[in-house]
Amino acid sequence: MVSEMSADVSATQFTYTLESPSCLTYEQRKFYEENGFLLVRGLVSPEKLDRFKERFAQICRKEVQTPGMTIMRDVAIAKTEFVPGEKAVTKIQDFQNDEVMFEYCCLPEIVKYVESFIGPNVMAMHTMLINKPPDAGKKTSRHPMHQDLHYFPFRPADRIVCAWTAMEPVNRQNGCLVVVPGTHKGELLPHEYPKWEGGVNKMYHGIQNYDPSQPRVHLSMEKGDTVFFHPILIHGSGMNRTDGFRKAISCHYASGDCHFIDVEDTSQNVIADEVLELVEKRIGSKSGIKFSDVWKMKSRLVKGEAHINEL
Ligand SMILES: O=C(O)CCC(=O)C(=O)O
Repeated sequence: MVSEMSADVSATQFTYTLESPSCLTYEQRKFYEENGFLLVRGLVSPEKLDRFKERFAQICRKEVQTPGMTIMRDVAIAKTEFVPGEKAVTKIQDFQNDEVMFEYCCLPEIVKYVESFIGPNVMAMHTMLINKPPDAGKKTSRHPMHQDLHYFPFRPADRIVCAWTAMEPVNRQNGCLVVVPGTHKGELLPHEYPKWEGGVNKMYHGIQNYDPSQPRVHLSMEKGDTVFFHPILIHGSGMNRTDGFRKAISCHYASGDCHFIDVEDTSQNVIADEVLELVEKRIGSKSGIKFSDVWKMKSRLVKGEAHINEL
């Protein structure tokens, strides 16, 4: 009787992690379930990260061109005079078609953790290398508190996870990640551009009426440390008060068994409209492309099977 009861309890205890496949210890599982994030120290070797850093520099110098990739500039830097190479680039996004950068998404040391959250069918949905610049005095290097699910037209949320790896020491000085533990158990909240005096970077939406009194945790990390976090976890990052560029590389993974949703009548339609406007501008016509089509183009299978793109 006792053993039956404890089996019942453990079966219902876990929502955000899977029994199998799993590389998580019981403590790690419990921690993620309760907090919505898990920090794994020293997961990626410095040599691998240096390879991605070098590739990033080549991309910024325009020595390689990758189809589908977006190169973003900080709103403060973009308005100043010419700034060469990687110093002008705040982020590259959608590097799934770059064979060197995509190696990050496939690193077995990362994928084995990812499978513990989303299962064996692993899709890379959203890739970024964030090059947070020294703040130009307008606090634009901050990233407002947000939930990543705001950007994603696929579900279920519990089968999506982000891996974010520090490419050098990140701390409060250069603008580490800040998380609000436990908020992954909540709902997706409406987002909008924060009304910051110095301006806000493109697509950096923040939670409307965000309550800053919620207890937050600053994640100081060393090079190679990796944090996995749930897409409803409220997080952001602080201002970079140093002279250096704070680099991190990340991939949002989703299960190949996720499905697309229509965001038209939801709080996500603001970001869908903004993304589609940008895409229409790029391809120069009213193409009739849907928000989910954009995400289909960004995604790439890492392991297992992908049913998410089936119509
Ligand atoms: O790396 C950062 O500063 C924050 C990144 C982030 O939260 C995001 O892009 O969603």
